[in-house]
Amino acid sequence: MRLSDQSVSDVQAQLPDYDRKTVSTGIVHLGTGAFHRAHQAVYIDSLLAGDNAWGIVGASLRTAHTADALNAQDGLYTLIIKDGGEPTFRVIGSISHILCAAHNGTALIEQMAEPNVRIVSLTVTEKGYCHTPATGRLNTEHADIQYDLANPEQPCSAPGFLVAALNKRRLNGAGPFSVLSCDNLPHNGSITQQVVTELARLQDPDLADWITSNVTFPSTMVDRIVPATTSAETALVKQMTGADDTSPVASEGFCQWVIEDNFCAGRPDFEAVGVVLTHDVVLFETMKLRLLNGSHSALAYIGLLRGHTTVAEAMDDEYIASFVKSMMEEEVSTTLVMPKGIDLPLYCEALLERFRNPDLNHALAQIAMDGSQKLPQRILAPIRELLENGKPITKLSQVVSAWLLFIGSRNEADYTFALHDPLATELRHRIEQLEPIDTGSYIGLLLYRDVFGDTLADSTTFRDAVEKGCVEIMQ
Ligand code: CS2
Repeated sequence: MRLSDQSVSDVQAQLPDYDRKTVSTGIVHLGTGAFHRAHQAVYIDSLLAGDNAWGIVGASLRTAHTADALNAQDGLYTLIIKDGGEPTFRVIGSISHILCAAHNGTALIEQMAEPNVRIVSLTVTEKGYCHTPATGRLNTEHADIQYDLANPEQPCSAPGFLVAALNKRRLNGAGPFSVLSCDNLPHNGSITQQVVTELARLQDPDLADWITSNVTFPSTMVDRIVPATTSAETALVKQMTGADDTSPVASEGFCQWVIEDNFCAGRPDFEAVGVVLTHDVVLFETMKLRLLNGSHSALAYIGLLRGHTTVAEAMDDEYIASFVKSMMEEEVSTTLVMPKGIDLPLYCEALLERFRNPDLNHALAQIAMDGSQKLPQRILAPIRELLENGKPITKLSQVVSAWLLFIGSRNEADYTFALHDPLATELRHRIEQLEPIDTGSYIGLLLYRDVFGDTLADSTTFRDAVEKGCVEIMQ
């Protein structure tokens, strides 16, 4: 029995408690990967029982894989919650269908330009914004941006689709939509606004001015650990719910969403389903990016170098667990102003507990991807602040050491670890030009200013700390 509208009432799981046929589309979401489906789509699923105007049409920007799989199930899929005890199963119904932008970009732009669409949200990962990590500005040399400038009505990047759809709405008089970035970037709303208006300005200055005056880009903090789904989880769904679902998602129970209350075209009653609306979202973002995601990157690079595969396994390694704890307590914490109501030691303790979740199977290699796009906000920004204040940077710098060793380490035949990073070619090219230091790391990479920025590239204190970190890891 394949999961679908027709079969859903027979499925042994918590089911949508609203009539899907009455739901209209209020949101278009770019990037319907596992994270979106275990996070935002779940909040919206809870919300639809009270207000059916906020259904989601999803879009995959690159491949048709998710679109094909979910459309064959009328957009339905199962969420498995794994939190220590017996897993629970819930069918999520908030996504009506998924468009594949690579196959039919025009349909996506038309959908985004529908007047009833009031929010366009995004989870396209850090690299999807086509910005330069060290500056937050649009990378106009980026191949996708070059393509979009040559083909503004048939774009391929997320900023390109946003600009094309906003242009259509301006010309049709449909008014603006709010652009809601849900990726792990600091000031994610401002970065999105920056890349969208920069791209629009290169195409048509009047459009850029219209966007500036009409469109809002609320920043958000999103949090839920959602590893890639395994085949064992897909089999478990069939066994426990009775339905064949080719696209379930599995996550921890914890879920948090904090949004800056700045919507230009209305919004649902997010508070009713547990979302926090605030004007201080930056405090939440910084706290989460540096404590959770920064620790994740530490676990990933140090863990992989020490032969571990998953986050829980790395946390079982005494050296790593105590490293992460002291990195949080001694260095990261001193850079933070905590949001009201959140207790720093309790937050850190809860994070360590979440990392230890034995059921999650969170691959370190998944977190290790795209380091050049992740380290600037997770690790380099706090290092810069600590340096300015003359405070210790030992632990955070050691994460940079681990990253350098991760990307540069070779066995006889080839590099030890596969490198998935939009800057992989450039990183490896630079490595080929450099001599490794004694520990085998290519410390000269610290001069890569698009990643490290000028302050760190020019800091001998930072360089020394990274060198010492390499020695410490290689011991
Ligand atoms: C992780 C995040 O893959 C990664 O880089 O750090 O996906 C992390 O699991 C989420 O941000 C948790 O909210």
